[in-house]
Amino acid sequence: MDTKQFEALLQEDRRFAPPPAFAAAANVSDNSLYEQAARDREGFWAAQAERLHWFKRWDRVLEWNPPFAQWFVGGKLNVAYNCLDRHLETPTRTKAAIIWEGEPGEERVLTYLDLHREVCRFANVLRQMGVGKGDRVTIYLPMIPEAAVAMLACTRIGAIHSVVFGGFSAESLRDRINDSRSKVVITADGGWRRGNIIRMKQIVNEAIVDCPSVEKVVVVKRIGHESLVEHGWHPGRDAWYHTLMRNAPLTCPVEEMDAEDPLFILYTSGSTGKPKGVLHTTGGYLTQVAATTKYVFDLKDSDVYWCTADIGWITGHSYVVYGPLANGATTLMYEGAPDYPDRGRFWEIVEKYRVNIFYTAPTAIRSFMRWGEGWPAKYDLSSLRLLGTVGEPINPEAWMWYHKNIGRERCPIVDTWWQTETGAIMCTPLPGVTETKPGSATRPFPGIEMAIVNEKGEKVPQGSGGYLVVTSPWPAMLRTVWGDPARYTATYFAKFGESTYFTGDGAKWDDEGYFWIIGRVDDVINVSGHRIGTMEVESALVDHPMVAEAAVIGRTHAVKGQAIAAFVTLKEGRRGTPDLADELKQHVATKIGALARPEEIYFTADLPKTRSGKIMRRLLRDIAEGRALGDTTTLADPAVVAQLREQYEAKE
Ligand code: 6R9
Repeated sequence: MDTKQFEALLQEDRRFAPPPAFAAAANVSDNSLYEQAARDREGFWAAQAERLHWFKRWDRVLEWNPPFAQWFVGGKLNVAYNCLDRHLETPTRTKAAIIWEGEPGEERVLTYLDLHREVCRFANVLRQMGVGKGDRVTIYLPMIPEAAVAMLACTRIGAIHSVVFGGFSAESLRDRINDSRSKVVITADGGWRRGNIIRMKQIVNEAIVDCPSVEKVVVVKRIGHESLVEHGWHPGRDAWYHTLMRNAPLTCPVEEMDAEDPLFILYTSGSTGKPKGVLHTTGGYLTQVAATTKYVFDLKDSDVYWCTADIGWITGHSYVVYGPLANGATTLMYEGAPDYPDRGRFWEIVEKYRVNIFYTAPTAIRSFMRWGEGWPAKYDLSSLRLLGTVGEPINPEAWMWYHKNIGRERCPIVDTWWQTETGAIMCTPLPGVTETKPGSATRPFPGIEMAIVNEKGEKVPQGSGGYLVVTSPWPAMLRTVWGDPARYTATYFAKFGESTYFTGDGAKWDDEGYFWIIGRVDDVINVSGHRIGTMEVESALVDHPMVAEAAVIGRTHAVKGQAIAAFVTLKEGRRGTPDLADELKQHVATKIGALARPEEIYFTADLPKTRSGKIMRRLLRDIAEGRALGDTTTLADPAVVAQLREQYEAKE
């Protein structure tokens, strides 16, 4: 977001108080949680932890040896037990845990009893394969209930899951399997996407030719076409999920986990190197995820709750699976695209299942805007009572559109800021309490301490901007980068010292102390709410035999938030043609996954560099966005930029 846009943001003076009827019935309707947390932060989190089931209570709430935190030290619990078993002793046992709709239209409902049974069986399957506490399991599945079953089965036996988004390529999958050294991979024959089949088992076959740690591959029959599995089936290694489940015992004791035992690894992009494995642990993660789900979404026992995120992202982990189930809620899962078979699909689902709480990304909202208000207008959305957004900054117009056309001016909107690394929501309105302003994630959740600082780490005054930081440890924070603790410290706790977590985001606060998140200040691009490192795309490009050098930037995009633009220099004697541009785009998609496909490729004889050889991305961004060029005095060769500029203008 450029400065001008930002100035406009801070002049945003529309305000929306919680609707009185909503506030009157809300789980929180006054400042008591904020006050309680301000008086005794650890006591506040301990009270949240009390709502879980512990086999053994903790001895100490927090041990903070910056930058390493331990929460609920000495406590013992199990995540699957908290999400399933404890609800079997209450009327929740017969309630829908998961309502699932497949893209082609199938429906499945699993009650808590059903889900518990499936999870126990699959946990036994994994145990029989030799998977035990601390072992890693990679999950590469479409959005089907078996994805939640697989995650929960891992947690039941203390295995660490690593879910890889189904849109990632064989190579990305391979890197993640090898980094985590997974013993087992769980996949499906295929998945549906806009009526097409994604051949997931085949991608797994390609990935694991170089994965020495993998002993077994479990395959869910999602599509059922023979052709999807006729090649590359290894009888000693591969087995059908349904065959394994048939003989698996129905009961499975839970592993008593230490609060600080690892729960899962989730890979995410950073500014340098390969994606890093963000490690989350058990007690603190579940405590914050459960508490935020209850308070931020004002979750009630009778609600049908729908978070549209894929399970391959942190939002899917925390707010499709663990948060809702820990609260005994009904969570809806939809397999496919929002525009299949038509652009009314989401609203059809809301109407059909009487969805009460709906949580999605700004990029989706901007697509809905583009498709027109006629689509949601065709459906009965009166069941909705609360809306949420996550993943990127929401522009005020998109917020207003959401409020008017989806919320029908009745529903509070919670704009929730958080990250893979934070594990759970950090900055958000409480819908029964907080007056919202379109485009602002408002205030830190109770018990969370955040600030905006300048380059020296000093708090900036209200009304100005800087780096977004978290100033004290929080329960769901990442504990380390898998296999690379030095990278943990260097990435998050070096810029402002070992006690201050650096988010990688820039933000401003207004004179009422509301936070306005601007976006990444590092080399991470946020495309449709998905993080992609510039380095990853650059590595994929230079991997192509004709490419000499590449620089990649994120430029503003009306629907995706940001789009990837690549500046490429070719090897001697090669010419940049439209066909080659297409080939390079496809090359990146094949190497990383379709989400990383560049929107534009600019061929250039040279890249703008400083005299010390650093690529000046800021200038590239100016060029791609057609802006007046910033300071060029540090350039080694100013002529490079002039040439690029001409090329860009010729294209327009
Ligand atoms: C949960 C998730 C994290 C990055 C984060 C920031 C951006 C997320 C936001 C937001 C503005 C919000 N982001 N929520 N920016 N307002 N409400 O998205 O995790 O995939 O790790 O991305 O997304 O830039 O740093 P993750």
